[in-house]
Amino acid sequence: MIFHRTPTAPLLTREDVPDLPPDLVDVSSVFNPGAVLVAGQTILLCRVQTRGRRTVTWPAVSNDGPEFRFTPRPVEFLGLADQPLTIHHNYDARITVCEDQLYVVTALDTDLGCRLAVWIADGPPDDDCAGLSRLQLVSLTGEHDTRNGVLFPRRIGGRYALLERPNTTQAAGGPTSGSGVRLLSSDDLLTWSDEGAVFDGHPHYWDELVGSGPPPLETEAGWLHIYHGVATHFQSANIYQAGAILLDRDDPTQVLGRTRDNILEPRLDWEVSGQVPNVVFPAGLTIAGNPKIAGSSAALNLYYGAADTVIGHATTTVGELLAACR
Ligand code: BMA
Repeated sequence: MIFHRTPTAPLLTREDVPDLPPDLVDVSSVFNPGAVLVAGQTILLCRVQTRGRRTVTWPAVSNDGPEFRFTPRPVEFLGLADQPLTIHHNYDARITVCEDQLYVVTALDTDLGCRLAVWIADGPPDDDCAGLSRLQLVSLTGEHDTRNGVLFPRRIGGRYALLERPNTTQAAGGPTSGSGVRLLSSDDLLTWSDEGAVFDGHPHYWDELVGSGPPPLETEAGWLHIYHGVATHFQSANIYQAGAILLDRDDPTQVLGRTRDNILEPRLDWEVSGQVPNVVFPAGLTIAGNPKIAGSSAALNLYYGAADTVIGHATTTVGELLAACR
């Protein structure tokens, strides 16, 4: 596989999450982390679920690779109270640095379906996580049922750009999902317009349903984008895997290449068994040195949720991924 797990044990498990009485004690799971590298510090925004299946987003930081520590408390989200929606869960944060600001996109499970929320980091400078301890709502991307939103790290043609995956299907008893990723654009991050389809799933193969993973990474060859694909044609369980796609730098609706096979799939015990079996869910990606345009030899760190229970870490290089996008 293109990605190499380092280490082969989970990077973070429920046992690493601190107790914060009264509500956050002996939590059930920690998974699907957004990631960003700021001034040499890797910051994850982890999805933590309590035994009441309530969801919080909790920063974990590292200065030196594998050793992560959780900040004293979960992220504080500001601005949702003004929304005319009943919000049950706020989850799967993806982090983007754009024009020197830290933005986060999360999914909101509401009484009217799923929505995407765009946030800006608004925490104090000394919060040990680059201001991500507090997120201020900027906008919802629309009023349609959608998930897996990621903001591009720069404007394209003068406009902010965001990928999303509208929810158009629902397995029996399962969550809503979808088989097509679309491009949205905005002048001001407040109102978003649909720019069209970007890529679809492949019925019958590994990526029948699809959704964005971490935000795209700019290379000379195009936007390199890791996504998740779901094989739904097995009787026992859906299988969540990772793949990559290459999009045109000026018009990301144009696909230039795509991995034929998955590049990471559930194989280890903690990926095939857990709260939701057979899931690797890529959500965070950092690149050594944080270059504006990623060169082939640059090392990549992928942070992914495994079985909706723990967090895994895997590495590769930009060149290996580009070579696989035939
Ligand atoms: C997707 C999302 C993810 C989750 C995955 C596997 O639909 O809800 O948050 O990790 O399913 O359960």
